[in-house]
Order: sequence, then structure tokens, then C-alpha cells
Amino acid sequence: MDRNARKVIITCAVTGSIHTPTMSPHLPITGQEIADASVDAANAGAAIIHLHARDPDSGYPSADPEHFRTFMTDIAARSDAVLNISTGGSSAMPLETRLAPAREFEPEMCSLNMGSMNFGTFPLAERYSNWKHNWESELLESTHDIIFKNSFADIETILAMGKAGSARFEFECYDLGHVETLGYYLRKGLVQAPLYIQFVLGVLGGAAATVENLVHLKNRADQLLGDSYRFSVLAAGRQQLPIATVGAVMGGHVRVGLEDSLILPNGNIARSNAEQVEAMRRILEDLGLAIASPNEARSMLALKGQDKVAM
Ligand code: KMH
Ligand code: ZN
Repeated sequence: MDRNARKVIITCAVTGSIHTPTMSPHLPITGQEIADASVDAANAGAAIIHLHARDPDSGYPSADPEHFRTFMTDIAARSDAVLNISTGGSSAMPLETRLAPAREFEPEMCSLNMGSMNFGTFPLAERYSNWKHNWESELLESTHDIIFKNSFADIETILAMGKAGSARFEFECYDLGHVETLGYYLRKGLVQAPLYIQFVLGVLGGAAATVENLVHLKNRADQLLGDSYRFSVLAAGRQQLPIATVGAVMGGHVRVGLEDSLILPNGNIARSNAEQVEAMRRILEDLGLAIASPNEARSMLALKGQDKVAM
């Protein structure tokens, strides 16, 4: 390995709120499963673990801090990965519910969705039948008429929460306006470099997962944010690894995980989060890139450190 190879941060989003238990038997649901999946992903090369919780009995997406507690301390005891708590939760949750776990654990990082939008997962419902739980198809179909609300006031509430707990952000930008909004907050002095943008492509209601969209988003971020930012790329669904690879070649970092895609590039179902991390790592290393360790990610993103998380 070239010792001067650029270091790429792999984030693994292990469970999320898009997919449901019927869609994959490999989706981690219980606290133990989420902890094991996170530690395995970290051992495979993920420096950052992006976390949601689920009700352990039903698999329903949860933002209950007590559900988070069942895996947070366990992961921290077994790995030095950066733990990044979602503040997006699911689009069906009110803001204060979404923020409860980040308020409780004051993590090193949390997500911040940069605008209100349609977030359509309802087409997924057509692909499955024989649901394990009644809520699954209902939750997916409800996204036909729900707005994923992230108003300016909501964003400022999350920025203030992050400031109080010294958490830094994964700024999730699904479209051009979200980058413009981040530029506004940089000009206002409400966010500080190094900003970490997650370009999120392929969500129905946001920009599609194409190379042209990614290039356009990055060009605008360059104009607005200059050298104040670093970026990572995630694509939902089948384009997850190909578009993340394009992002890495463009100088960025990458996010994989069952939160956003249940499959591998060959279309086979992924048997674990770690399998996606391993596949991503192989591609990056074949391209002459290196994998950032958790401490290298901390230094690149100016994080406060694992010892300052409230656990
Ligand atoms: N699953 C991503 C498309 C969040 O957790 O804040 C959206 C996401 C949102 O990661
Ligand atoms: Zn998420």
C-alpha cells in the first residue's frame, strides 16, 4: 500500500428507517444485532457508524433513547468507531422525538437533513408481499403523503443542540437547495469548517443517483463553501457502491450500509453491513486509495473524541 495514498472515510449506516424486516433477513433489528453489525462493520473498515434504532420486538423505526442505549455503550466498548446518531429518524416522527437520542448521548456526530422534502419509499411496497408485520406496508405507503420536515427553524434547533453538546454534523444534502442552505448558514457564522456534507442521491423526491447530479452538487458546494468543507457520497439502492466510488474518485468519502441499500452491486442480497464495507474497501484499495481509521476521521472532521460522549 502506498503510504501517501489519500485516506477515505467509510461510513456505514447499519439499519436506518427505510427498509423493513420483510425486505431482508439480514437487517439488524435488536440492540444486540445492531451492536454486532456495527462492530463487524467497524472491523471491516468503517470509521463512522451512522445509527438509528428499532423497536426490538416489531422492528418499527424508533428514536427512543432507551432503544439506543441497548447498543451505544456496547459498540463503544468493543470499537473505537465514531458513533453518529441520526436526527432524521423517520419522516413520520416529530422533530423533538427525532432529537431525543442525540440530546441524551451527545455523540461526536449526528446527521442534519438540510431541507424539507418528499421522501418517497412507497414504491418499495409494490415489490413485497407476505409482510411479517402490519406496519411495514402502511409505513411505506404513508410516505406518499408525508413531508420530511426540516424547516429553517428545525435546522437551527439541531444546530443549537449540536453546539450545546459539541457534536459535529453529517450535513445531508439531497438536492441543490440543501447546498445553498448550508452556504447561507456558513455566511451567517452558524456552522464552522470543516463542514462534512453527505451528498444523498437516489431518494425519490431528491436528486437521482447520477454522475451528472453529483458533479453539479459538488461544483456548487465548491463555489459556496470553498475549502471549508469535505464531502461524502451515498446513493440509495442499487447505485450505492458505483456512485460512492465516483465520489471517492472525485476526492470524497463514502457511505454504505443496509440503511440505504440491501444489495451488492451484482444484485445479490447483502448478507451483512460488513459485506458492503468489505466490497467498498476492496474497490477503494484497488483504486490506490487507503481507508481512514476512526482517529484519522476524527482529525479530518475535527471531532471532540469518544471520551466526551455522554454515555
Ligand atoms: N437514509 C438516508 C437516505 C438521517 O438519518 O438523518 C437518510 C438519512 C437521514 O440517513
Ligand atoms: Zn440515517
